[in-house]
Amino acid sequence: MASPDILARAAALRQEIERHNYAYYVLDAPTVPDAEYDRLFRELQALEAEYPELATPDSPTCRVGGQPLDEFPKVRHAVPMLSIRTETDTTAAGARAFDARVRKELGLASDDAPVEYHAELKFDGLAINLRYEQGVLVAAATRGDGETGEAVSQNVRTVRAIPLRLHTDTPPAVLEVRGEVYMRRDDFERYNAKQREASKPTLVNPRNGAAGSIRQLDPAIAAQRPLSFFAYGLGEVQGWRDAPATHSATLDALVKLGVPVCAERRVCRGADELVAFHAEIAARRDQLPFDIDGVVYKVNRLDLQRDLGFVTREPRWAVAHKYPAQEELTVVEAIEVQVGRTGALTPVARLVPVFVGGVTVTNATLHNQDEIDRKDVRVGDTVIVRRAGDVIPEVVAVVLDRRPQPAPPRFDILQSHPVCPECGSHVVRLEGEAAARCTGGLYCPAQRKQALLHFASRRAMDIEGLGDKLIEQLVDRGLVRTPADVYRLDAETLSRLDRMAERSAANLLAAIEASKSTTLARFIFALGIRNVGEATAKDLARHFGELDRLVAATAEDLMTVREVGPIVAQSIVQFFAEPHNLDVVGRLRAAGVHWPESAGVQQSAGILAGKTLVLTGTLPTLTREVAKERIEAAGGKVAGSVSKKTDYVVAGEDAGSKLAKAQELGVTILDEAALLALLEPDNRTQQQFDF
Ligand code: D41
Repeated sequence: MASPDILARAAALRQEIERHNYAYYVLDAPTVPDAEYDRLFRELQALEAEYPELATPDSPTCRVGGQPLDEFPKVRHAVPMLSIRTETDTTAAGARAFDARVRKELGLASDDAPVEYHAELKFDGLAINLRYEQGVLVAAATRGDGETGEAVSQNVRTVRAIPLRLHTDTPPAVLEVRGEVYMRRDDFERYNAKQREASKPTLVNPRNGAAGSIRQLDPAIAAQRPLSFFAYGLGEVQGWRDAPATHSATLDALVKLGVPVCAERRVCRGADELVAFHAEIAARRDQLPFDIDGVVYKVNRLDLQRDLGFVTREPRWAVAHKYPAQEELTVVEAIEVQVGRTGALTPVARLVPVFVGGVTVTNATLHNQDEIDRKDVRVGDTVIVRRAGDVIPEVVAVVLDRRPQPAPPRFDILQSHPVCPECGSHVVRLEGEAAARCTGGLYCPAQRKQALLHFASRRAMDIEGLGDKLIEQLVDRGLVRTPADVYRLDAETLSRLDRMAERSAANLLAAIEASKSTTLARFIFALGIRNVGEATAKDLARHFGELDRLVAATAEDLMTVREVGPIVAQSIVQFFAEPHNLDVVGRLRAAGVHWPESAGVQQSAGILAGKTLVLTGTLPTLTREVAKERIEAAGGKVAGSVSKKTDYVVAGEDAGSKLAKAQELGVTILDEAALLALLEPDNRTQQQFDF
């Protein structure tokens, strides 16, 4: 049996977790880091597992989903869920026509006061009824045909924005909250990106994301979908003391009960203010974090709503005023390819122009080959194009019924674009990568600015003063096309650039000159080979010693280098297989870029091969990292603690317990000088080792 202490702890955990849910999902203001939230959640789960009698229907652990269903039970709504009349006239006249009808029905004369309305957003999701009894969420149902819906309680519980218990000590006996389950655009994009990465199916759009998730028979799947909720009205209500008298006050009351209500809403007097709301929201539609397909106007006073009543399931007191659709049908005229700054080839559908989401769209991204395969988009296809928010228009699906016959061939990016449309270098698709890429990193105009910026960066060639603004100018004026051109710049050319004083031109030329004397590791890193970061560049430099040996290396050779796997090896081989890149490398060397070359590991390694060293204390000149790199370059291993297997302990100032341990075990102890003597038996200069 759970003791009173345990009961109290479980209750406290539930309250705290729900408070964090509310802060995160409703207020959009997280109160604790995810890790802390997870800890609380797991503690509660553990308690409930140990004491099953603790489990309650309003426990946040119930949100994660139960058993899959065969089908959803049907439920009859206590109060029918009406539908909403749509004003098809999307101009201001739509709002005026609604106001005129309401005034007429209410028998108002033209000199009577304006009617008070509530203007709100029309969320594009799935309408849901939430039933709270004594303040606890007991059931949730879809709208269905308005009379009968589907019981989707398990799935709705997974929506963290929906309170499992109302925030009040005096709840109404029954309170049905109606609203829309929806998916935020950022959540939708993030979810799809994750799915794409894992080669799993993506959601077509946020609305289908929301509706499809709630209709999932397996609540575990619904639990993984990032859903949200906004309330817009009520169903059955029993025993609500001080029930509000207007729609706006009802929504305010729901906010106080912990139910999410969208803040983009306003009480309007008369048609003009409705028109203003419609226009204002239209202008900000793209910036909203979720899709809307219009705005909704409602007569604010509930008594007037009752007077107005409804016709054929549509209240006379409400209307939806639509915006242009965010999805339309059009035809793919061609599939072309754009080369991005990193060399990724993005397929783009050229479309028969179509008006979507308020603009005319002529192109839509197809992301990559996997996406084309998944959606099976072909030239000539009729497709659904979506443009929502500020994101680039996208082809969301093909209307297969309308595919021309005989069917056009599948689109294959490598087949249609064996070479880069920008520079003619080879196009490859690396294992495990979604994108096909141009291999002409140093040469390709699309990648020029990015390549130059990387080339000049501090950890690469370290050309101070050669930043993005300057590169922008140099490339745009055709003065620099590849990194090799940087070494041909002169004071005269630089002086013609914007904001280039004589002094800064001289400084830049000095920096360019100084960069010629570099290290092999920096040079390799500067080339911007895909998947070759600074650490890998150092490993490669150390291993091969000379650039020509690296250029000549096969994938097998490369994979003998520490930390170099098949993907990195493949990137390197492909980079040097591209003649354009070799040409630039040759021109860089011809321009005077040089570095000390060594024989590489074949001859210089092995001094410490198979030896394990431990570093302790502060060495007089070497940092810990450099000492480690040097030891590793000589084939040794650096371990964290001293044991019988330790060959040497390198001790510096303030060496502590490791030194004592070494003495105890009789391990050979070296100081820095002794280590260096080991590493440099023939007194090679430090420079040669300074990778
Ligand atoms: O945001 C919405 N999708 C929304 C839907 C809204 N803001 N208000 C709505 N109001 C109603 C009435 C007037 C019938 C209470 C609605 C809907 N109905 C509705 N949604 C789906 C069917 C009906």
